[in-house]
Amino acid sequence: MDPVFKLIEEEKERQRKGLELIPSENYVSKEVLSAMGSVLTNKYSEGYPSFKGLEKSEKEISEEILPNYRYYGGQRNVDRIERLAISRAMRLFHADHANVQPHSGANANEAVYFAWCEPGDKILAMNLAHGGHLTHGSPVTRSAKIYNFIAYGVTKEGDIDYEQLEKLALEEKPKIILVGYSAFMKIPDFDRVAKIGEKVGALLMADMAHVAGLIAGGVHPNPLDYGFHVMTTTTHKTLRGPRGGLILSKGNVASPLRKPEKTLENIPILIDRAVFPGTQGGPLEHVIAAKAVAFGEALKPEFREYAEKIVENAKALAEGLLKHGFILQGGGTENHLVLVDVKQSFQVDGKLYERALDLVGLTLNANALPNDKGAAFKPSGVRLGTPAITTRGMGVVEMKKIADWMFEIVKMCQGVESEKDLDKTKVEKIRKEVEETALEFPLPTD
Ligand code: DSN
Repeated sequence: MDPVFKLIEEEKERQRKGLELIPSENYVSKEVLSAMGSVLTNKYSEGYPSFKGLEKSEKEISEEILPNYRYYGGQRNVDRIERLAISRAMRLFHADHANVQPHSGANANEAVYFAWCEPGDKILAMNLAHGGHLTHGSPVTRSAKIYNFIAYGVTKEGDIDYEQLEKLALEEKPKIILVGYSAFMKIPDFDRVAKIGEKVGALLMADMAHVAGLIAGGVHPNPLDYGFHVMTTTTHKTLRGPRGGLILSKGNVASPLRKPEKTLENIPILIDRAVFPGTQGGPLEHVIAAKAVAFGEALKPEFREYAEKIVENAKALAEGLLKHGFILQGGGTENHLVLVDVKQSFQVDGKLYERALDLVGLTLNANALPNDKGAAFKPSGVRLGTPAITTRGMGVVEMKKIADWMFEIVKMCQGVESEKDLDKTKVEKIRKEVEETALEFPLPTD
């Protein structure tokens, strides 16, 4: 047997026996997994299906064969699958158009910059060190070498520094104002940012990768309902689909073969051309099929309950941690994510704590806090969240258990240099407790 398959089995066991607390991870359904592992991976489909009639019923969309804008033959099934994915994404996020082809969130963001900006143009986005994302202007990225990123940050209270954002927008007149974060636990005031954007004529872009599932489930506002022009997201986080990207937009939808003028109304067409042929080649139609299945799941009423539970669990987890004396960035959470200042709370390094928790099967990631002296290599905090454990069916009782285990481990880490120095008997006792709890809640694919 190819050792790859043995390692996949081992990974299944790791996922079963541990608790996944990384806030950007989740467990897909059997149906999503099966669409992703299908023969659609064999097909080349550069280009796009027709964008006509996407408001029709699912039955009609899945039966209708229309002329397309593809560069290869044999597209009759792929076209209908991609059209179902597009139409479901549009309904889910109240968008005029959806491009389901980005291979990842990073590709989605890069395509939007490429669609709207010229080299050297200014983009106003959150500082990575304050909770932003690498693709929002970190100097190590390709985008940062092409465009001129200007950074806003968060206040002492952990909210967006709206005053700084407005001041920078008025001074710099950016082409894009970008809202959306990977280590942020508050709900952005989209209305306030939209008004700032209108004053300077910027494209309003929201990267909702972390909270897309909460938006789909109706427990987080949707930036497209507040005048934003574009929303990008990954499909694998709270949205619980396959690993991939998605771009939703408002505006005119037309043939991507037409070379459009650069106007806000033409954003959907500009984005289609920026994804293909601008920045990507052949779409991953097996992943697009899995996206379609996941969007179908997210349109069901059960997904609403799931989204509500994610937030309820995150608040319970934050509460449990606060009771044990952990200091939380922003004082708690309004979404799925909690950022803990381990250094300030217990004088323990974030990376050591991440490794110690790994030993007992609690998986999260060390994370820098705003103005962190340790920065990326020796961060003071850890970031955790509830999307994956909520998918397993866990509730507030389990959140309390997790907070208790985290407290036991942080005490053991005090004054210790490496996770190898921890008391092995105590570690093994907690590991068994974590495993017992985890096994009570099977994965959707079990
Ligand atoms: N890597 C993702 C996260 O964990 O937030 C963002 O791309």
